[in-house]
Parts: sequence; structure tokens; C-alpha cells
Amino acid sequence: MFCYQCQETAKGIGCTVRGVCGKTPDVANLQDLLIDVLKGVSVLAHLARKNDLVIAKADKYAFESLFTTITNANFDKNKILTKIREGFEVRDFVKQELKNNHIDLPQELPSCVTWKADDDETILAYSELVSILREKNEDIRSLKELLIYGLKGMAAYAEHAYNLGYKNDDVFAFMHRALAATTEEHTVDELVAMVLECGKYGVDTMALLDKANTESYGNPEITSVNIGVRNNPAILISGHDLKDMEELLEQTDGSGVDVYTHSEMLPANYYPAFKKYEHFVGNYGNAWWKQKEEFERFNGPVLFTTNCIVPPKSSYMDRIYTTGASGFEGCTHIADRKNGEAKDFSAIIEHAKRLASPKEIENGEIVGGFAHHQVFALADKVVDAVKSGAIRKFLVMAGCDGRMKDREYYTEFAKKLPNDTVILTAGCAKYRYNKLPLGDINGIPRVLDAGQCNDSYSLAVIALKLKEIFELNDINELPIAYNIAWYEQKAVIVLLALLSLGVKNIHLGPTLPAFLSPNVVNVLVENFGISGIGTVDEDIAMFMNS
Ligand code: SF4
Ligand code: SF3
Repeated sequence: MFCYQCQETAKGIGCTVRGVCGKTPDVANLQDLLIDVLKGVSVLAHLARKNDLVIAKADKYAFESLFTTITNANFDKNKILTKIREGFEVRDFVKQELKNNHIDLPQELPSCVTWKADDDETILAYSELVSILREKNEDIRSLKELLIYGLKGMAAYAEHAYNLGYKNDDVFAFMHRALAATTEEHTVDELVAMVLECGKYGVDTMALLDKANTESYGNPEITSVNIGVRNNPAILISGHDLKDMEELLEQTDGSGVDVYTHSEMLPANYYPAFKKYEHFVGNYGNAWWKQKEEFERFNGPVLFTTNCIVPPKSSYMDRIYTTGASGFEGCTHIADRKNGEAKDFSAIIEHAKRLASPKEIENGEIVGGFAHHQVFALADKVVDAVKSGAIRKFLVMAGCDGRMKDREYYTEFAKKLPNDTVILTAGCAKYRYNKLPLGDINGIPRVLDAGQCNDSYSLAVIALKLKEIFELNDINELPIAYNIAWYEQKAVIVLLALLSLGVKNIHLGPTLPAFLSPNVVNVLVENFGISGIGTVDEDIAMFMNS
């Protein structure tokens, strides 16, 4: 196996024996093959689209497959094997559609369009041959993988929107075009252009998901979220999928089972449609990587709607449920919706009833809900604070958290920031500082949480609005600095989206991605001023003086 798609990759180079995340070599190789089969589907789907033929089955297969291979989403070998087999069928289906429409296939087709096998053994053996290291040119590999990781993040957001009945056909067309491009010979310049285009479609996808979420559940509003517990049996829901959240709340209503959010589901507390449920108690625990000790104490079952799963300890493994793109061998998987009907959460609800109530690990409240609509409602206050000098700088600190010790940087950074600064955050990166007593500026909290990682879109919308209010020509003239933490591929699409909006001088940490070759790093430094992080004191001095 060789995988270097996340920030915690072994030795900062690549996982080769077993993933730091816990991914086995079999699963890693099968995920490579799944992407390879998907490329074959996309070569054909792109050809179809060039001839005005849209094949919805190929679109759905694309975002589901990409999402399944995102870090910490799916560790289940059988699920990946099933998805690979489904890919063979989708490929055949698209070929047939092309034939029916008299669209000729090219004479020479890459192996991703043609290779096929029935038995697990042959598939497993072949999966070892489709490593990303097949591409020998380091810069080309770097750019192609950067593109694919951007697509993975985009696919996750596209799937959440799709689950709510929203889709953007141009996004699907781009996914196929970009995946097809990774099977072709392209120059560095061409691939750089495509990576930036990926950022543009990333913005569109996040805008679509924002629309889907807010039209379905209302605009997030300032909310004090309880972080303590009650004395009822309960379910903990993790991940990012709000449709699952809705259906779980609906089905637990009146059952005597409480619901708590975990990690990236915390922002569900900010939505009017969810806040109305009396049995929706609040948030339990912290970012994903602390789940081993926290799940032990929660006592009740845990539902993963997406990443990030840490391979569970045997002591609570029977309490872990997965659904959607997530999966873990040995855990119960809740099946997808069929014929427009809700998922059936009765098994996890009945399981919860048999278990003890959660053990308290902390108490009190945290405040969030500062997505674009809420911040615009406070715009006068914010603008006055900037004009009077009460707020000197905003620091965008969106992104991911992770388990590595060097992420303590972000807690220290937040603590040491001058009192006339405000942190704008989104994603699970917030857990490094969202429980610190950082106070407020004229009633504006010094940490404004917009929501999940995809709600970084809100932060961009806020920046664009401020640019308009202050009548500036360039988004980079605002008193906003970007110190982003990344871990998995959703942060990659957030980064590419910010670049496509013209944001410069983003600092990315705790380390730069291993998949960026030195030459690709140079391109990003020269064109966008991207850099890593330094020490807390040096960085604060640099941000405050820039
Ligand atoms: Fe390693 Fe990250 Fe890949 Fe897991 S996802 S195998 S930790 S690089
Ligand atoms: Fe976190 Fe996994 Fe990325 Fe949605 S839950 S931000 S790491």
C-alpha cells in the first residue's frame, strides 16, 4: 500500500505498512482500485457528456465512490469490494448507453475502462498493481492527487446536498472531466489550471450545500449549546450528514432516548429545525480523535454518518453504527433510503433503551451559530467594531483537528492572540480553542463558529460582504488573516475554494501536505503566497503586522 492523502501520513511521507488511521493494506489497495474503476466510469461519462448525454447513475457512483475513500470514512473491505463490482456494472451501463446513442468509443482505452474480474482473489491481487506510485513523475503525481483529493472533499459535500434533494449538474460534469484528465497525459500548467478550476467548483458545491441546509432546516442562529448530560439513555450522532440528523431526531422523538451530537455534528445544534426537539440535549465530547475515551463513557450507541471514525475498541465496538459512506467491519451498518423513504433507525434506538445514560465528562455551554446569515444580522455591530478599532484583526482558523501533539500550536495561538482579535472558525479545528474563556468584544464573542468544515463557505461569504461594505477592490485588503489547520480531503477542497476566490497568503498547518512535491509547493508559494506555520509568537507578530 501507499497512501499520503492525509496530514498524519507516516513520517510525513506516506503510509506503506498500515495506515496511521488504522486502514489495513487490503483496504488501502482496494480504495486505490475503487478510484481506478471510477476513473474508467468517468472517462466514459465524460465522453457521454461531450455528446450531451447525462447519465445520472454515473454521477451518483462518482460522488459515492470518492466519498467512500475519504480518510476515516470507510474501513470495511467488503463494502469497498461491493462498490468496485458496482463500478463494473455502471461502466457497462454507460458503454451500452453510448452504443444506444451511436457514440463511438476511442480505439485505445485505458485499463481503468476495460479491466474486470469476478472473484475477490483476483480483484485483491490486481488492487496491489494500481498504486498511485505508478505515476513516476513526482510533480504530475502530486498535481493529479491534489486534484483527486479536492474531488473527494467536493464529493462529500455534493452527497450531503444530494441527500437533501439538491444537485448541480455542472459539478458532476467537472468531476468526470477531472477524473478523466487524470488518466491522460497533461503538462504541469494544465494540471495546475484544473486544480484551480476544482476550487471554483468547490465554491459552487459548498454554496449548494449551504442552500440545501438552510432551505431545509433554517439559518443557523446564535445558540448556547449544553455540553453536560441528562439522566436518560441516549444516542450520540457523529459526522456531517444533516438528513441523517433530521431522521434520527424524528424517530427518537417521544421514545425516551435523548440525542447528543459529537464532533462535526455540533453545528446541528444551531439550526432552528433541530433545536425544537426537547430530547436533543446538546454536544458530547470533542474532536474526532478523542473518541476512544469519550465513547467508553458515553455508554449509549454511536451513529457515524460520515468520517471521522477511529477504529473502535472491542469494549464498545458493538455500540458503533455506521450509515451512508461510512463503514467499519464488525459494526452494524444502517441501510440507505429506498424509494424516498426515511432510513430505519429502530435498531439503534432499541439498543439505546437497553443501555445506561451518558457519564458526564464536562458541563456548561459553548456558543456558536455564526454562519453568514447570523453575522449579516450583526453586520452594523461588527463594522462599528472594526471602524472604531475595537476589532483590529479577524483570524480565519477553519479546518480540521487531529491527534498529533504539534496541534497544541492552535490552542496556544488562540490563547496568545491580542484581545482585539476575533477568530472565525468552521470544522472540527475549533475544538482546539472553543472552550477557552476568550471573552468578547462589545458583545461579539472572540470565537465565531460558523459550523461544519463546509461552512467555511460562510466565512468566505462574510469576507466578500465586508469587502463590499468597506468598498475595497481586493479581498486581501481586509483585516483578515488565514491560519488554516488541515487533516483530511475536505480541508483540501476548502483550501482550493479559498484560492479560487482570490484569497492570498494562507498559512497551512500543522505541516504542509506530503502529496505536494517541492515544485508544486513552489507554484503555490509564488502564485498564492501559501506557507506553513512557524512558532506561535512569530506567527502572531507576523499576522498582526501584515
Ligand atoms: Fe495514512 Fe492518512 Fe492514508 Fe490513513 S488516510 S493510510 S493515515 S495517509
Ligand atoms: Fe474533522 Fe474528520 Fe476534517 Fe469536517 S471530522 S473537519 S477531520
